[in-house]
Amino acid sequence: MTTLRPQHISANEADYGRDGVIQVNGLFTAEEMNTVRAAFTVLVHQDRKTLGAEDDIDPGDILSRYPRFMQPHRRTDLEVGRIARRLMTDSRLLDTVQRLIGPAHGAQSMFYFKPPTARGQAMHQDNYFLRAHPETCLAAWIAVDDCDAANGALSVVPGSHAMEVVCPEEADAEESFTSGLVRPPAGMRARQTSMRPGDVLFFHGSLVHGSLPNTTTDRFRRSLIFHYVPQSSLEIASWYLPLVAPDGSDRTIPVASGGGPCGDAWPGAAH
Ligand SMILES: O=C(O)CCC(=O)C(=O)O
Repeated sequence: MTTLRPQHISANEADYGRDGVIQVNGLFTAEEMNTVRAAFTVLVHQDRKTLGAEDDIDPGDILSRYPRFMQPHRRTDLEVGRIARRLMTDSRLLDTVQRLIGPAHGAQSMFYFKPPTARGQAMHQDNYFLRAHPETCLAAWIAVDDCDAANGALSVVPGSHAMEVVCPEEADAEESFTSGLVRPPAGMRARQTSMRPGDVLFFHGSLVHGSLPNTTTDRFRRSLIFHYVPQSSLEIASWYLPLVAPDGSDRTIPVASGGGPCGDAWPGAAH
């Protein structure tokens, strides 16, 4: 397993076109992230099925106890759902999103617990799953815990967003809980991020990115992730409908063929 040293990711929105990724530190406060962390952690300890994906993971795998939560913003009957929906449409996020891709709708929320020893997610491109068209999606990846190489923070390949979205090859099941792998384009290298609670990484739907396992014994790497698409999008995979408008109301657009939840889990319980 290769471990990368943390490297600078530009915070300058003007660099988004060149790099396809920017890191905005302190967009949310540490107190806000304490609230997010507590609500999701209480729920996963009480009930990991309602929102949890990957329900066929081997019971010996730590991720079976801490599956990622998908689309919590649709469950406003739950505290985590209200939090996710409120933050998805928070003006601090939407202002940056709008400056990067224009007026946008929310398409997805996810919460990763990534407990100690959990596998990461092999390098991939998000729009392979979202199928937003004619433009791509934008991710806002919010650090809920301190994260770095040791607990499996995200790695990104600046500039890789200029390549086409490609079909994944098979990932390494020892390192990745998802099955697809997209290698960085020739000559481009992954950069290791390092983030504090409340920092946000914004990245393009074609950007190659992923994460390695959490190698610590005691540090969760929780993150709250949103995906946005331009309001002018003509279609998107059905998993992402309805979209969420900035005022919190639902919106529907035509369904694209293919796609699905971000990152295919390995088929069956074997992995
Ligand atoms: O947080 C991770 O480890 C991977 C998340 C990711 O790749 C994504 O949000 O698309």
